[in-house]
Order: sequence, then structure tokens, then C-alpha cells
Amino acid sequence: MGVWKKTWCNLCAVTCGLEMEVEDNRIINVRPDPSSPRSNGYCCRKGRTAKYFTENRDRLLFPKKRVGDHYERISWEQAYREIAERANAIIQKHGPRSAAFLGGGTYSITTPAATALPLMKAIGTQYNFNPIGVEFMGDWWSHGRIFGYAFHFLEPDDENNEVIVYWGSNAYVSHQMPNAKRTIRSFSRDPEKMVIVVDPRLSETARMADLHIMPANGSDALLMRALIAIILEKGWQNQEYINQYTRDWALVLPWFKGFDIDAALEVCQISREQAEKFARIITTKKWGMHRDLGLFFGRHSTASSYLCILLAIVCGMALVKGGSVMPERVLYLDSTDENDPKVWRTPVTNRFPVLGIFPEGVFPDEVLGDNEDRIRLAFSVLTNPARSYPDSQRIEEALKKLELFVAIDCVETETTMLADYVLPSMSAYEADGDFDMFTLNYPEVVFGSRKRILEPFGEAKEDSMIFAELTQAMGYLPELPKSLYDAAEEAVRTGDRIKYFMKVVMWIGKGGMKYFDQAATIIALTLGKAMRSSGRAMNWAVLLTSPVFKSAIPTVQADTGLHPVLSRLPVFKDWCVLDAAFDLVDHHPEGAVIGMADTEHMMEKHITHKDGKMHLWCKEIEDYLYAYITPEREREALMLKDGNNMILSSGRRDEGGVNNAMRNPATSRYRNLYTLWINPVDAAEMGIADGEKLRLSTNRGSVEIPAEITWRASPGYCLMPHYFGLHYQGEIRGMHANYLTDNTDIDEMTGNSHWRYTPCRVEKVQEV
Ligand SMILES: Nc1nc2c(c(=O)[nH]1)N[C@H]1C(S)=C(S)[C@@H](COP(=O)(O)OP(=O)(O)OC[C@H]3O[C@@H](n4cnc5c(=O)[nH]c(N)nc54)[C@H](O)[C@@H]3O)O[C@H]1N2
Ligand SMILES: Nc1nc2c(c(=O)[nH]1)N[C@H]1C(S)=C(S)[C@@H](COP(=O)(O)OP(=O)(O)OC[C@H]3O[C@@H](n4cnc5c(=O)[nH]c(N)nc54)[C@H](O)[C@@H]3O)O[C@H]1N2
Ligand code: SF4
Ligand SMILES: [Mo]
Repeated sequence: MGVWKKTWCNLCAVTCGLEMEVEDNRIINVRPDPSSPRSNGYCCRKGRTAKYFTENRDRLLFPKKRVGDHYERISWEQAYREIAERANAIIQKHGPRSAAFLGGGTYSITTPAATALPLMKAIGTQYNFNPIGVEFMGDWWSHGRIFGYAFHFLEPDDENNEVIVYWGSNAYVSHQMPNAKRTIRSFSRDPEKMVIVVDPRLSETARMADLHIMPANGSDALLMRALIAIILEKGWQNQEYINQYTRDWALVLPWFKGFDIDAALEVCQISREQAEKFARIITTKKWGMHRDLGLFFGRHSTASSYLCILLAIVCGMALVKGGSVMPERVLYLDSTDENDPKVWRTPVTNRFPVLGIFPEGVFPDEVLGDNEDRIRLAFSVLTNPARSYPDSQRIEEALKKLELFVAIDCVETETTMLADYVLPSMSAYEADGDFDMFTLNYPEVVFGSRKRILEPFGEAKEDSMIFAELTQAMGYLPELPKSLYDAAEEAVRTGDRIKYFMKVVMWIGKGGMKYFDQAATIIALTLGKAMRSSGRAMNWAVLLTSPVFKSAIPTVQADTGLHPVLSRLPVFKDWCVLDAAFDLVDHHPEGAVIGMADTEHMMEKHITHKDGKMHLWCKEIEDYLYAYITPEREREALMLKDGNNMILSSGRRDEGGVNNAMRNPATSRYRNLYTLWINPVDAAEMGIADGEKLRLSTNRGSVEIPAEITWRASPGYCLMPHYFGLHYQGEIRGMHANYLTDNTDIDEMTGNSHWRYTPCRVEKVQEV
């Protein structure tokens, strides 16, 4: 019999509450946690298999260093010393543009960034690559343009929606929203409500739909342009809302007036009748939309995201109760305006960051060139670029070419195998303090501090501590005075962390603010030591500096009480509220509600343009729509060329795998998931039998893969998983989807990868 402990799932951004039975430092059982304010007793099949994530025999236990063609174990001190020497030499010689950070965020493990970003600032580099960037680049950018701040983006108010639209999202399987199956089922069952799915195939979510719109794969932007044009043609738009809350309506009208709706719908393969039906529903009902990879990894991803928002605005559904709302964020990401000359562009590919994140597809080109200002040094954490970035061959080549590559992970991966130094970090279940990056609940603002439930393996450290110690080793921070360490110990003893915080602020001020950007790292080193966890200290530091209560209403006072003296002084009041929120979450391992969204003042709180209006017009989008989103151009562009006979989804989400996290084959021991889903019509036409081996080729590579004949694929559209081709105990099963993808095949505007639209050739394997 083990002991049941409360934690939450590390396998996707939804962070469902889980209870785990722990025996002999192993997770032996997992069940959903009914007390979780995030998920209220819900969890999916992946969450149930979370024990296989920690049950990995390739755990990294010690720091190691590449020596010739093998690795040698070294001490942490040696690792820090050597990495610092080599990194500093490269940066001194070639400048800050030689250094890049490769981060991850999918798993809502957020504390490493708290000290990694300050280290980037100390080095002076802006190169932050991250898969969450590549999914959301276009969507965030569009929200930034229309509303002002890119990290507050629209989500359906599903408590109050009459209709939920899933556009390019298979949430019934992939989640990306709280309690997905429960919510979709309840909408599907309720005669007063409706589920609409826009997906070119019969996905699991589409099977639950009242209305399934099946556009030709890749024709979404054209369909959206046609839908808005229909709404305007019929006069169905919510003109009162548009007049009150938006700017530049007259400039946007020509995008749709005179647009050839029928020619567009023909290319989309949607009947006029169905398109009008859809348009009528969304102009008469209260609806919200989940957008996901079908759009974000589809063609014209940025233009589609922009048009999605316009569609909501035209119907009067953005930032209104029952329409789309903006869940609050505890974490703040700095806006980056690509037109500001201080914001870097990549020298070879001329790409810009959105919210500080660069599109990962261009990374290899920025390493492999022979330009003087190329990237020569990289740190990776919580990511496996050798598999998760497009074009595995090219990214492997780039990682090998780096003059110094330091990889941090809890297990051996295809990326750590290419590093010069490999540093072991604790997994989510050994580390402390991680919190929810996306805070998906609404109107509740749920926040947490994940508790350690397993003792750390080997010499693994928390990622946030690794970056903090590295910052010191590289000489960006001096030895810190004993007084700060003592103040931290006292704060833990007495609970008065504000007093400690003032000491940190004073020490930074005394040094002429030179270490201002390193505040979090100073806290990780001092309070982290006193709390026996830098992650927990980061959780507190992030909360203390969070602007969450600029838009949300705190609910913490009543529960915990504020600092008795300081909270009465206006300068300290906000800090005291946030500090009390930390106490609340620290005492609640299942997470806690720290605030509520201000549902009465959404427009004032979430439109951050000075004039308080949504800005509808944008030159880049106008140029793009006129150049690309026309029936003539799309008719031609959607035709298969170069001997290709199908479109591939190079990244099938099914219940079996979770990106590259589940390496232990025991996770799916009863099923063969390494298959290509192919529609029965295609199979019959090509004479393919179920289970028959096929050759699947793209412009970048070719693999053999068994066919799985299923209606979940549609004619001309096949799907392969993106979680094979991973090493485990020296063996590799299948091939990774990114052996078939092209890192230059990315969205022209912001750089998302076209992973849902990979032209390919499917053939029978010739018998010899
Ligand atoms: N089991 C499992 N769940 C996961 C993950 C996992 O690896 N495994 N990963 C997690 C992560 S990181 C993410 S980002 C989410 C992603 O979650 P989703 O975006 O829901 O995942 P996909 O399966 O890519 O679903 C996209 C849907 O878009 C459809 N689609 C494809 N092309 C087009 C198109 O041209 N137009 C339209 N309208 N639709 C199209 C596809 O048929 C598919 O049904 O999943 C998360 N959940
Ligand atoms: N072809 C193709 N490529 C894709 C996609 C696709 O659909 N098709 N999807 C894209 C999407 S949406 C995403 S989000 C990215 C995901 O790509 P990445 O963010 O790179 O995620 P993974 O490849 O799963 O790598 C995550 C790493 O973090 C480590 N890790 C996980 N949990 C913990 C933990 O608790 N502690 C520590 N220390 N380490 C941990 C794992 O061991 C793993 O090596 O992939 C993208 N790549
Ligand atoms: S929905 Fe995501 S967080 Fe919840 S149990 Fe499934 S994988 Fe874990
Ligand atoms: Mo993702």
C-alpha cells in the first residue's frame, strides 16, 4: 500500500488535478482529483498513464560531458565552470547574437523560464525559440494587432455559450481546454445547445457535432473571407457593436465587398446553403470558438487567426458574456513590436519574434550559415528540438554544428544525445513550485504551486536552480551577501516575505540597479535555498510581480488575511495581496482560486490600445488577403504537384502518445499506434489492405509505415503520429514525423510550421 498524494498532470497545458499513489519513490497508481479547482475530478486517458512518464529507465542522473564519441560523468561544479568558460569565450568573441535559448512550455512547467530569461537578458540575446511560439505566433500576433496585448487571447465562454465552434481542433481527444469530453458531451446532448466543427475529416469531435463543416483541407482562410462576405451581403452583422467598440470598419469593408463568394465556396467545397446556415447561426446565437492546430499549423495560419477574430467581432461576440472572453494570465510575457528597430530579426531568414519568441523552423538556417553573426551556442530545456522542430535531419545537423550545446532534461533524448554537456533536471513530480502557464479556467483564476511527491533521482536539480547557478558561474552575478541568505531564512521562519523582498530591492538599488534584471535569479538563489526549492521561490516571485489583478478581482484576502502592517500602506498593498495568494496556493496542493475575472468590464480591461477600441485594419493582413486569399489563387495553390497524391497531417493526436514525452513502450503496450490513417475510399482505390506496409514520402524523406484504414482519415488526407522514432533503452520504434517535414515550409507572415498540410506521396511497397 502506498500513500496517496495530490499533484497535477504534467502532460498537457490543461494541468488536471491528479492523486497519485506513491510507494518506494514510485508512482503506482493515478486517479483524478475531485478537489481540483481546475478539473473538478476530470482527467483523460493520457493523465492516467502519467506513471509511465516517470517510469523511464533512461533517466539522467548525473551531469555529463561529451569526450570524443562518448560521455563522461562530471560534477556540477566542473560542468558549470567549463560551460561558463566556453560560453563566455564565444559570446566575447562573437557577441550576444551567438547565443540562443531553446525552451518548452507545452507541459505547463513554467519555473525554468523565471531564471533562464534573466540569463538571456544578462547575455544580451533575444533569441528565444519555443514550440509554444510556433503554434501561437499568428494567433498572438493577430490579437496584439486587434486588441493591443498579444498574450490575452479569446477563448469561448463555454459556461454561457449557446454554440461552441471547434475550428481545426479535435479537443475531444487533444483537450487544450478544461474537462473537454465532459463539456463537449454536455453541449452535444443539450437540445438548446450546439456543437459546430469545422474540420476536413471526421474527427472524434466532429462525431459529436450538430453541424460538421468539411472544407477542403487548407481552404480555411478563404472560407472565413467568404463567411464574412455573406454576413455583410445579408446585413447580418452586429453594426451597433461594431460602431461602439471598433475602429477602421470602413477600411475593412472592401476586403469583403465584391468578393466572389460562390467561386470561393466552390474552392472550399462547401455549398452556399451550408455556408449561409453556418453564417445565420453565428449571427443569431451566442457562440465562442476553440481554434487549434488545424488552423495554427494550416496554410495561411496568421491570416486565418486574424479572420477568426474578425468573424467574432462582426457577430458582436468578442469580449462579451456568452461569446468569447479572455481568461486571465498570471504570467506576463513582454510584448515585442517587430517594427521597433531594437527588436531583432534573424539575419538569414529575416524573421521576428512574437511575445519574445522566434519561430523555431528557422533555427537551423540561423546556425548552418557561414555569416559571422550566426548562432553558435545554445541551451535547451524542457524541449526535444531534434524531434519536435520541423525537419529532424536539418535540426540535428544544426545542433551538431554548434560550438557549444548544453541540454537540460530529466531523461535521455535525441537532443541530449547531441549535446556537449547534459545536465539532469528533476521531473515535474520531484520539483516544487510549477504553476499553470495558461490559466484556462474562466471566470475563476486558478493558480497552483505543484508539490514534490517523489524524491529527486540521482543528482538532478530543479531547472530554475540550474540557470540561476549558471548565471553566477558565468559572472553575471557576484557572490550574494550573507545578509540576503539570512533574510530569506527569516522569511521562511516568520512568513514575512515582504520584508525579505524589500532587502532584495534595496541590495539591487545599492548596486545602481545593475542587477535589476537578475532579481528573480537572486531570489532563486537565496529564498530558493531557504525554501529548499528554487521552483517554489520562483512561484512566489512570479506571483509577486504578476499584473493579474490589473484585470482580475482578487479573492484571496478573505481566505488568508493580508500582512497586518504593510497591507495598510498603499505602496505595499498590491504586493501583500499577491503574497497572500502565494500562501493560499502553497497550502492547497490541488491549486486554488486566487481571483475572478471582471466579467462586467471586459472591454475596458482587455483592449489595451490607447483609444480603447479594437483596431480592425492592418496593412499586412490587407496585402496578404489581396495577394493570397482569392478563389483564383487558392484553386491553383491547392492542387497537388510534384508527384504528390495526398496531404499528410504530420502530427496525429490520438489517445496513445503525448508529443515526445512518453518514451516507455509500456504506455501503449497493447496497441500498434505506428500507423498511417488512411480513408477506406483511398485504400480501395489503391488496393491497400489494412495493416499493409506503405511507403510514405515527402520532399524531405521517406518512411515505411503500416496502413490503418479508418473513416477518421478523409479521402486525400492521411495522418501519422508524431511520437515515434524515439530512443528507449537503445531501441527506436518507428520513425518521427519530422523526418518528413520541411523547416522552410512555414507561414509567410509569422512562421508557424505547416504540420497539418504536408504534401506527400503514398504508395504500396513494391515486393522484390
Ligand atoms: N493525445 C494527445 N493529446 C495532445 C497532444 C498529444 O501529443 N497527444 N498534444 C497536445 C498539444 S501540444 C497540442 S498543441 C494539442 C493540439 O490539439 P489539436 O489541435 O486539437 O490537435 P490535432 O489533432 O492536430 O487537431 C487538429 C484538427 O484539425 C484538423 N485539420 C487538419 N487540417 C485542417 C484544415 O486545413 N482545416 C481545418 N479546419 N482543420 C484541419 C485535423 O483533422 C484535426 O482534427 O493537443 C494536445 N493534446
Ligand atoms: N511533426 C510535428 N511536430 C510537432 C508537432 C506536430 O504536430 N507534428 N507538434 C508541435 C507542438 S504543438 C508542440 S507543443 C511541440 C512539443 O515539442 P516540445 O515542447 O519540444 O516537447 P517534447 O518534444 O515532448 O519535449 C519535451 C521534453 O521535456 C521533457 N520533460 C517533459 N516533462 C518534464 C518534466 O516534468 N521535467 C523535466 N525536467 N523535463 C520534462 C521531456 O523529457 C522531453 O524531452 O512539438 C511540435 N512538433
Ligand atoms: S487533459 Fe492534459 S492535463 Fe488533463 S489529464 Fe489529460 S493530459 Fe493530463
Ligand atoms: Mo502544442
